[in-house]
Amino acid sequence: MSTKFFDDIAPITYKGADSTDPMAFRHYNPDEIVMGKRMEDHLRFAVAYWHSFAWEGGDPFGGPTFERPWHPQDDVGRAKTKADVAFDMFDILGQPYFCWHDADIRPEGPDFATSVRNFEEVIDHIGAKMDTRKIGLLWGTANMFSHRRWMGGAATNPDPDVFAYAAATVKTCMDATHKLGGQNYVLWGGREGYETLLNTDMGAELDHMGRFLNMVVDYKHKIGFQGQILVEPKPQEPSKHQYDYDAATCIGFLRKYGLENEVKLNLEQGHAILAGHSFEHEIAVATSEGMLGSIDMNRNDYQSGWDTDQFPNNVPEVALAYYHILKSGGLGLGGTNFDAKLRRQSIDPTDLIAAHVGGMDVCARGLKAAAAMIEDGGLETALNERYAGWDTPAARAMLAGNLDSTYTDVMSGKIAPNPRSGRQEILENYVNRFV
Ligand code: XLS
Ligand code: NI
Ligand code: NI
Repeated sequence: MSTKFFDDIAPITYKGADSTDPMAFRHYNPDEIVMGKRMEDHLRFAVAYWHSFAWEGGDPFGGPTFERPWHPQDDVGRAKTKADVAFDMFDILGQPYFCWHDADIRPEGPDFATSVRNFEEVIDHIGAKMDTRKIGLLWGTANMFSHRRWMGGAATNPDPDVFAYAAATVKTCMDATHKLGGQNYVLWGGREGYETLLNTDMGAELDHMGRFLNMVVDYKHKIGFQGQILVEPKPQEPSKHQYDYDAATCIGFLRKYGLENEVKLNLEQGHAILAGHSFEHEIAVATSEGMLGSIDMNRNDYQSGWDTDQFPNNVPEVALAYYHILKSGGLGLGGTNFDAKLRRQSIDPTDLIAAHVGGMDVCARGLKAAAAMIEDGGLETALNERYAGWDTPAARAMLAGNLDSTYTDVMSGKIAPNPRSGRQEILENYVNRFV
């Protein structure tokens, strides 16, 4: 039964690129086949419970702007109302997945045991709703950054009691993710980092974080969870320095602690920007190592310099991201999560639906453009031409050789570099034909 929160908004349908209906998909057509696969199965969209239903519209200068029937969020009954509204939105959007933190779906209790009881009660309520629909959990995660106990970190906290609390918290969140058939479990280390080295033993903190992640992996195998364990890189905010700075830093960390075959990455567009990278850079780093797990497709404002978590709205950027994803074989068990929130003036229920409709459409359009570029093959051909020199037996022998044998060939004049154009503008013009 519908909660009436979204009143008269009907399920969103695909009406084609010529449609002027703001509440219709113009590009997202779940059953359309793109490179031999349904669009829905490529994109695997997920709604983020936290931004859409738990965030109340506050900012550092002012309190909540949203007034929702499930506020204040300190009661299990209202948490169930929030879930009912969330599922109403899932029914309207028809996206295949959603994601949560424990703190989004249950009220915090006065002690750990009460919080867990609250959590389990709402998880069962959500599970019952999932049973009657075609919707899955893309990932679950623990919020170990909002409550004051986490202010000095979770697994990297100087206090072992906080490490213990974090371990117990993640256990409950992995259990719930497993129970709901989740496809992934994510760890984003919002406060796994530091404010000042004056009070921080970085080596010890990194060792604790490595040990913690090994415990997570052991527990995954113990309970038979078949999903992926993912870490989400972000360079800063809320910590001044975060240990999971970017994809390359995370991969180095995972190798150091023997986790490279067990843990992959959940990459977020906005975090790539904060780290001074493009999103496709982060994706290419991960796919070159076979470690792309999933994506959070929310952008930052390029002027403001913090994590503004806006819905995607830039087709050329999105297209290049999906280009690299498709080239590496797709998202697999991962998906496209909208870790995105409304602007705080967007207070109407319609805004929430429209934001997701627009985000899904931008991604669908980007996916189609990416697929068209792959099918046309122009970028691949140009890349192969650029690296063709490495196909020769002489070049392969050089890689297997050493400095002095190579020196001899260069000294004799047998090898002489002949600079060739990188053709960047030509390639950019090529991409513009598709986006
Ligand atoms: C915050 C992160 C967070 C994770 C989940 O910047 O993106 O939302 O995705 O904890
Ligand atoms: Ni983020
Ligand atoms: Ni995120």
